[in-house]
Amino acid sequence: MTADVFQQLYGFTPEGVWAAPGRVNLIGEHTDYNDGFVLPFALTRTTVAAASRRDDGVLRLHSSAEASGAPVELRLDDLRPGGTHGWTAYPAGIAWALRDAGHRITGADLHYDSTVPIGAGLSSSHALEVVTALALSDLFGLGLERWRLARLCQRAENVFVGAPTGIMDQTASACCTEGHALFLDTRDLSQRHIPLDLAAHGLRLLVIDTQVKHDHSEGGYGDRRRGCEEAAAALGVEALRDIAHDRLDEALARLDDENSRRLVRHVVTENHRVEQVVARLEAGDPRSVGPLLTAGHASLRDDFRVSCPELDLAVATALDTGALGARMTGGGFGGSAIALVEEEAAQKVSDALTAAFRAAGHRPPRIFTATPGPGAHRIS
Ligand code: GAF
Repeated sequence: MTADVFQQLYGFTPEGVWAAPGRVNLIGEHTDYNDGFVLPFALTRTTVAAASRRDDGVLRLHSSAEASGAPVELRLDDLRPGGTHGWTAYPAGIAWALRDAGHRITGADLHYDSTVPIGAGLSSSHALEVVTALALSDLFGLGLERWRLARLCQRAENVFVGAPTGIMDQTASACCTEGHALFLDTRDLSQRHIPLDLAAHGLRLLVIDTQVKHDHSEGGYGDRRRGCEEAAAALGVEALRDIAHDRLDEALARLDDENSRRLVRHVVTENHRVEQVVARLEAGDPRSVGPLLTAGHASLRDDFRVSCPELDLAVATALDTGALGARMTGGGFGGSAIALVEEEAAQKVSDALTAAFRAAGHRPPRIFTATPGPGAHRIS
């Protein structure tokens, strides 16, 4: 148990234990940094942190995912954006962002365990950020609201770690509720919790981890983000969210390069798909969202161009074997896909995926059924 390992490492009982989940995004991809809509839900896989305060300005960090035995020791006063590398940059970035926002953090000892697959596009890094932010907020009595924690995590990631990501994943980990997807407007972080009980409809959502690793501090993600911002500027709007779906053709006609047109088309149609999926779920008709998921994949593959052969193979194979819909999920360039399947077809789809990956010479995918779990919380 996380608290026991903490005790062995540091020689005393932790003051508390917290958990924050990874997420899967049902739909709404690359819309969050365009002030748009997203619809993620929390996985039941979490990162757990046992933690205690210190008063000497030292941060000690240890993870059971790391082979090396000793905790990493950092001085809070030495933390600088870009100055910490590897996994410790995420928790260190949280401590830095809290202090930079004026909160009094005097040091902490932390130990982490995680069941969120790392580098699988399921927000393992955001679970690490959010669990750290919640633990420090509680330990130092900061009482920060969940949306503030999410904003703070985003700042740590953008400025301290140097990955130009949006706000979806941190908000999902911090704010999701069990049994629901989170319909989030990333412009003002307003939220609606949408009931999502696929099993009650005889359905399953499979997550297919292609095991192709990705890293959003590398070029592709930032290029797309910049391209969207330039297109918004060219169209004279604050963000692409401001282009209404029924004015898309008009906006496209005003852009003179094909790359901008593709980016804009994806973002505007994807926002529309999120709203349609929400409407269908709220109408109690989850089966009918399948084609919208598949259309989202085509848009990410052909217009936004963030898919990869393994993700395309996962989607095509799932659809060929009878999935109601399938798409890549998360930022892309690797990571995971999702497939909405009838309960009785789940095994057949999984077997077909494993066989197709083997035939194509890829590593076997890791496949599991995702159900909406709770957002970040204190365990003890
Ligand atoms: C990654 C990012 F972290 C999110 O902010 C989001 O942009 C996503 O890619 C794409 O929808 O997960």
